[in-house]
Amino acid sequence: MALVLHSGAGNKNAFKALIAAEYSGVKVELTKDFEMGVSNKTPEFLKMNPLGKVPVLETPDGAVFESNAIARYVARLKDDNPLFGSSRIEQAHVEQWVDFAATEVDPGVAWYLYPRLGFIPYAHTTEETAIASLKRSLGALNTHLASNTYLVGHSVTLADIVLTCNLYHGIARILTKSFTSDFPHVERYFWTMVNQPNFKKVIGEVKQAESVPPVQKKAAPPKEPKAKDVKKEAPKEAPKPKVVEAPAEEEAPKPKPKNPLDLLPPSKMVLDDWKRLYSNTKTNFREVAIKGFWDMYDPEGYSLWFCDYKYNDENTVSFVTLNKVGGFLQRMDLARKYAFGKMLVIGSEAPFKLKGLWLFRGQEVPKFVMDEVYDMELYEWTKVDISDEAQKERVNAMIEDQEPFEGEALLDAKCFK
Ligand SMILES: N[C@@H](CCC(=O)N[C@@H](CS)C(=O)NCC(=O)O)C(=O)O
Repeated sequence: MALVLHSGAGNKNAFKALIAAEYSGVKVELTKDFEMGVSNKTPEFLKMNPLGKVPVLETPDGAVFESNAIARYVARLKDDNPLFGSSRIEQAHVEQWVDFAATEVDPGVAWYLYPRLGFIPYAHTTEETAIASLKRSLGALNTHLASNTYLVGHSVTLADIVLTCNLYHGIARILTKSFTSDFPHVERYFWTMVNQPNFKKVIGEVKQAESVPPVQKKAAPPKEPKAKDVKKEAPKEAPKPKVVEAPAEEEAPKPKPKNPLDLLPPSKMVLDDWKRLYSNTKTNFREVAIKGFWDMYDPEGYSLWFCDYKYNDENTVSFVTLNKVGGFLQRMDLARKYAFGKMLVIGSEAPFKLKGLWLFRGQEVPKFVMDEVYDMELYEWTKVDISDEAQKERVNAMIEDQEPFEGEALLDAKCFK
């Protein structure tokens, strides 16, 4: 039977238990018809959590509140759960990063975000302090993630779940690209995590905040309709951020705008035909696939691009470099209808070079890809001049994973199709 989790949908604190449940094969369901400010103020609810806050987990042995404790409880339902790490020191590191997420990241996000949502009064100095503290935390995290794919060990742990949910809260609401771009490893980590199937199933599609919410003139009351009945606990000089759920309108799915690439004049090149030819050609690749490519290539409807990673000297660890490319290709998923790509990881020893070839619908690197896939900025993009035979030959070599490539061995070649 499923355990019942009391919370509204879209609550990052509830996500922690739901994601831990996915990794642990445990059934946890959100309570039906939860209404913030009503369901969590009933006498029955207050018996489970006298604070009247969500999430709360009902178990056969009693209720548990505090989202990190709930996530741990859920994870412990699976024996020897790798989410806790696989040695004593790993267990300690998992706890270390869970506490870091709770005490170094969460309060910074709250103190930056909540005054701007009008939940607590705005003060410029408070905001400056919140930003400085967040930057210090993200800087430290960035250093750790420069040589680690996950926070602890070589797979997802509870620490990744808790930290990602806390980062999500900030990145989706207030930490725009211009804030996070100073921390490229944190960005890579965050997008890799939220694209893991077990995260995606719970959180859904994540979009980074495009702007910092403007300061509200007056602190708005929290969302609960019965707010006047709730005792105000916050002292005047240092109000504690009141953690309330996202306003309903922020959670409503946005209507999907039409992709401008669908409005281009029709092309004689059918991208899927090329992808099929590429996948099905097992022998005589040059004669069949490469020749077929140029036969079907439509230079008016499509363009070819070379990309070159700008920070190759950072690619010092092979599996981190490979994961970087893997994450990039996952994030390109939104362009599948309009693109084909090859990414080469070049070199037999570190630092590895990342170079790629992309075929895009239209004459430009599509704007929606530039806007939505943060990795794009990490590469230099150069349009292929197909009247230049040397460039054409480079295209062929990249499509074919030719080795050596420009005199070097390939560590790996990945295809986006
Ligand atoms: N430290 C708690 C925070 C819980 C919390 O602040 N919950 C908010 C929603 S995210 C809430 O229930 N607010 C209602 C209230 O303050 O009355 C946890 O991690 O579970």
